[in-house]
Amino acid sequence: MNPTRIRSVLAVCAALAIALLPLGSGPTAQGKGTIKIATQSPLSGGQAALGEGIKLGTQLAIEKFKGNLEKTGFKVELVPYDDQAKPDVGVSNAKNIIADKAIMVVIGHLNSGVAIPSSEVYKEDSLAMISPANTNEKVTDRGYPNVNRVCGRDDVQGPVGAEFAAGTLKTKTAYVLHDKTTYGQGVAEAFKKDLEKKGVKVIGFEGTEEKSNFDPLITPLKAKNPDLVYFGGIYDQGAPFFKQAREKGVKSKFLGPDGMDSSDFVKIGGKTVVGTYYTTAAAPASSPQAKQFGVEYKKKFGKNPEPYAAESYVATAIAIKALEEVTKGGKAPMRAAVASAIRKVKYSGMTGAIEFDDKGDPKKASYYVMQVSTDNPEKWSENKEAKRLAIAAPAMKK
Ligand code: ABU
Repeated sequence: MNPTRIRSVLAVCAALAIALLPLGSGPTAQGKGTIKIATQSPLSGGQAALGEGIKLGTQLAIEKFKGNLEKTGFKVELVPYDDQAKPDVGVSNAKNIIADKAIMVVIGHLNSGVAIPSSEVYKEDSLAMISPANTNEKVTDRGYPNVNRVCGRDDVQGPVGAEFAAGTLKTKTAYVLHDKTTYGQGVAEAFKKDLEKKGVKVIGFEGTEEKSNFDPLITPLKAKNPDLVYFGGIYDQGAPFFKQAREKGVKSKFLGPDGMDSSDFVKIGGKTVVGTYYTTAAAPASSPQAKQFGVEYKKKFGKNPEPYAAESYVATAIAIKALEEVTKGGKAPMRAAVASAIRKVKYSGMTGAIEFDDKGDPKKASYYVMQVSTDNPEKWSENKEAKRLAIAAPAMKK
């Protein structure tokens, strides 16, 4: 080959090599660079207690498990985003997240109504999301290869609550409220449907976006004197509702889903909400590993982990295992490869064994029925466990 021909072949090869490099400032094989792990959760507003736990649980796991990636030459960095529990903010953050080519996985969200539209954006570039806390079934029922969760689902959580209400509490009449969100309304409907199947009379079913004055809801509810009141939503709305209901003389038992599972529930509701039952898909801090996590978390951040902080730690550990797999030999990670490796991880740790099914649900998830035992927020992890169940994820809906 003559020198001119050799030079043009080399020029074509160089152009091809540049074209095949990942875009932007993402990790590269030569420079290794930085692998970023993003969180999306509410870091401001009324649900920030749970949202901050997602960020801090992720931070702790990155610090604990980044060693092997760093030995390979990559830096690992946390980039927290505040979705404010608002779908439009989550989507706008998601657009910035996919534009940052160094971000290889998102740990989040707290709110299913934010996770669902945000993950439509992640999907555009095969960016993996592992949710520690989203329980609405649509999160995984879309069958996206990049979307996973490490917790249970509301089409199981609702019936777990219904079984407890009908079987253990011997409820004959129930009044069901919800916050009109994808999550709150979804779990309330799943609860109501199963409750009615069990022969319990649902004498009220209503949605509300009210956050402070619940008088107009409480007056008709009190007149009906139900055995049980259920609130499908999050603690920042559920706790003031239950508090006002008790103060106005409602005698019914109170039950809610995992949105009530936060120490802020008693910070807001005080003594009036002691005795409230709630179902949750967040592992209570009773196992030795969870207790150890609590000790490490408190040492680092000066506070107890909120529910779903442990699940965020587990989700991050799974992400890092997948990142180790795809960067073997110092290879630069690509988003689609990371997403596919995450789906194959078999994890065993603090919240039990996790293996994803074909739609990104854990093949088996744990559900708990808890009862608030004290008005001391510091002692939220000491709430009484009334029931624990391990239940297989429902199959993909056709
Ligand atoms: N599962 C608790 C957080 C609420 C949600 O999934 O939207």
